[in-house]
Amino acid sequence: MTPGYLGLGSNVGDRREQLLAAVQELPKHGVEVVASSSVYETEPVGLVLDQRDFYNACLRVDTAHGPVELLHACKAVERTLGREPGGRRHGPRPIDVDVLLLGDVRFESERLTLPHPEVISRRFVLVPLLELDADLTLPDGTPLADALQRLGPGQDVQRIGAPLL
Ligand code: PH2
Ligand code: MG
Ligand code: MG
Repeated sequence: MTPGYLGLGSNVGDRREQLLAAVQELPKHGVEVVASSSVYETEPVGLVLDQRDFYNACLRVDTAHGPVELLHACKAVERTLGREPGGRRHGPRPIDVDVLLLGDVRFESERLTLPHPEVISRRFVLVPLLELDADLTLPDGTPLADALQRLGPGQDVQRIGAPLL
């Protein structure tokens, strides 16, 4: 089993309930949830800034899946929770389940890049990942704590709730 890290996000409907529902669905798709970060309320980042704040959390998972199967599991959970395919890039969503890291795997396809290319630039990912493991590194050895140190100002992230497990 390879330890992996997933990022959860929601900014439509009951945000915490949807993060919890994703945690409950993942094991039905071969993904064991081992640990959860706290829940954070976060300022929107990326192409759409004028939308509701997100709730974000990260999970440590154990799975026998490779990268593509793990992506399929995450997409299946999103569909089960009512995410419509083809929504606006970076736009509002009831649930987002992203594969951030899968052990030391590096992977590149049209649909998936590992490590997730935005791990090192998004505070809403770095803060919960470092809560799960303060010594976490990328496959090339870059400490995520260094990436967080290098972030400029902005991207407000506030701890708002208990872990999802
Ligand atoms: N997800 C995005 C785009 N922007 N901003 C925050 N704060 N949290 C997110 O989960 C998020 C985002 C696209 O997946
Ligand atoms: Mg995302
Ligand atoms: Mg996504």
